[in-house]
Formats: sequence, structure tokens, C-alpha cells
Amino acid sequence: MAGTIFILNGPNLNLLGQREVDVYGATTLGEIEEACRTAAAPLGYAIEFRQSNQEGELVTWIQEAREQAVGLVINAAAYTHTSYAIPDALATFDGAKIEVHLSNIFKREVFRHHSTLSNQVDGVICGLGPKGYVLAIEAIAEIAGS
Ligand code: CA2
Repeated sequence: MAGTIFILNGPNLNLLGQREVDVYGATTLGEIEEACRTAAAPLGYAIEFRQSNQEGELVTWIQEAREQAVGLVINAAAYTHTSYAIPDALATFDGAKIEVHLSNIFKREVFRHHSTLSNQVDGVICGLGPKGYVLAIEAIAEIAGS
């Protein structure tokens, strides 16, 4: 096993597939988790997939990742645009980090155009739907394996 990748999801993403299907698609978070496991297994990585509606819990999980993970994928949802605690926590994580958004945040309201996280991660993927999570895992495998 090459190690564990933490995949952290922020507020309201537990509702995927139930509401706002026109914006976020019909795929549920459970189905995204399944796709992540399917993508990670042949690359030799285990997945720790979590969702929280609370900023502090996401911070605690990033700190946990420092001890347990070689890589981290984060969709911080609306905290992307408001948080200072999450980028501070990300700065302490030395492994590979990718920020993911299902929607193209740059095609949406102006308040979504700025991410407080982006300067603390190796890469950002947005607008590709659930495929973005799979691409993030592949990117982490490449970064962490090099
Ligand atoms: O596009 C993304 O992945 C976002 O991170 C999703 C966030 C949004 O605040 C960001 O600007 C972009 C919102 C997630 C809310 O998810 C819902 C899912 C179903 C129904 C309602 C909300």
C-alpha cells in the first residue's frame, strides 16, 4: 500500500444528488466516494473519505492527515470563500494537496471567484464534476510517488 489519501468535503455536500442537480449534478457523495475508491485502489492508495458541515471539524481532520496521510483532496464547499482556519491548517500539511470543486466557480457569482485555499495547495480542479476527484487522486499519486 502506497499510503492513505484523505478526501475532505465541506458543508452541504452531503446533499449532493438531492437538491440543485442543475448546478452540482445527480451523483451522490456516496457515489463519488465509490469512484474515489475505484480510482485509488489500482494506484495502491487507501482512501479516507469524510464530510462535515463544521469548519473546525475540517481543521481537525487536516491535522489528523498530517499524521496519517500522504495526500489530501479537499472540497471545502462554501468555506473555500470564507475560511482562514482551513488554509492555515493546510499550510501545516506537507503531503500532496489538491483543491477540488464540482462546479466551475469562475463561471458563477463573483464571491465564488476567490478561494482562500488555493495558495496552500499543489493544484486546483474545478468545473469537471465528480471526475475532478478522480483526477485529483491521480495527481496526488503522481506527486507523492515522485
Ligand atoms: O462546486 C463546488 O464543488 C463548490 O465547492 C460547492 C459549494 C459552493 O459553495 C462552492 O462555491 C463550490 C456548495 C456545496 C453545496 O452542495 C449542495 C449540494 C446539493 C444541494 C445543495 C448544496
